[in-house]
Amino acid sequence: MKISAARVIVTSPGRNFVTLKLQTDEGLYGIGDATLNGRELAVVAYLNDHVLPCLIGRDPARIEDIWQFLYRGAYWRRGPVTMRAIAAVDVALWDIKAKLAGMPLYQLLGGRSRERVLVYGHANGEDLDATVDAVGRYIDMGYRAVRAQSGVPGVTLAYGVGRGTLNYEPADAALPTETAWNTSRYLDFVPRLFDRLRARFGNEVELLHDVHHRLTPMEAARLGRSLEPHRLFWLEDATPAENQEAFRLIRAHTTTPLAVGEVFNSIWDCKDLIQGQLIDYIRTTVVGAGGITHLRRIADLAALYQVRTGCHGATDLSPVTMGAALHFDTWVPNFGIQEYMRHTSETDAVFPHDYRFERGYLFAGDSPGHGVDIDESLAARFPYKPASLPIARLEDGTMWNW
Ligand code: GCO
Ligand code: MG
Repeated sequence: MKISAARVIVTSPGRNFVTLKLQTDEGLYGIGDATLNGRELAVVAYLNDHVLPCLIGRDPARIEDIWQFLYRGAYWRRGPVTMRAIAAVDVALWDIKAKLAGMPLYQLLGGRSRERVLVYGHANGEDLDATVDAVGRYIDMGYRAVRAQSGVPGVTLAYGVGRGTLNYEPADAALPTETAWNTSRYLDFVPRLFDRLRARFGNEVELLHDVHHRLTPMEAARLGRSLEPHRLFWLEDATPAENQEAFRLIRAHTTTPLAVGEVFNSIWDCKDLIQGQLIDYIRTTVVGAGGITHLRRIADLAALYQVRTGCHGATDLSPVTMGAALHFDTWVPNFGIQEYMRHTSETDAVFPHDYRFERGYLFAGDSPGHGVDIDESLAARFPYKPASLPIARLEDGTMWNW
């Protein structure tokens, strides 16, 4: 069997997605996601100009060799653009292999380690009351784990709030929207939010929170400590992780579990945090870190240190990534939780899939492959729209982390 054609499909059913379709000379095809939020066309060019011409004529069964070819062969290693392009190829090849075997992808990975995949939803509101109500709505929908993000008095458009409820979508304009950030107000507010949530919903529901890289290490330590009574499932991206030593400081001050890694793109970004036992959950997902082939290496390294997985699953990760991640989650022994931000109905229609949500869990489907397809004629009805992620500034105008 040979790869006979490769095509990148860009579509915007509510938001932009970049999808790779690899075709074989025997009629089978595989689908991979290459979406990089706010930088989509860079990956399209990388695939079209540099990757796809090298794939034609290759044996699609040689997933590992093609991965190594694209990683080592570029000479310029890692980075979000390269690794997303590699992920798209890798996932499309696993899709082909599993279709050929007539098996759902999780079977090829080693089979089922669990019956269902625990997910968390993203509840948000413009203020404390609205956020408490939003968490209640998720619990009513059956969620057992909910991440709470709230507008803070004087900070209304920060990460996680003010851009829709079920389908939270931050990339809102062609050029970046400017938002304002205030750390003191935030640090005063968050413990009050979780006081209210535990008082209202008790301890049964798992609660999570995403700091979205906005604190310094010592501020993050203080927040983690102040949230200990509220028994969070995790505190996410408490400080930017370029300087991984920072997590040693946070760790020394708090037992609140820490999750990091949605912006990581290789095992090298995760290695020190995992080996130093500085985090509890690793957030890298299929599209972010070179596909199933590489994510599985990260998970195996993490398992040695009792670090569990918590794959990123925001709306900018297409249903193709969600499908592939669910097969990975169904297999991976050290699974923790899966993020599940729902896609719009337009997105779901463009990407027919066989995974389903039931009572707080997602279930990978049993059709051969990863179970997600693309309806190309429908996709063509939603042309690409430039959309950027917002930026944040402190009140004096200083650029901050959004
Ligand atoms: C999350 C994330 C996202 C990112 C988004 C950027 O935990 O879900 O932080 O919402 O902001 O994926 O494109
Ligand atoms: Mg996050």
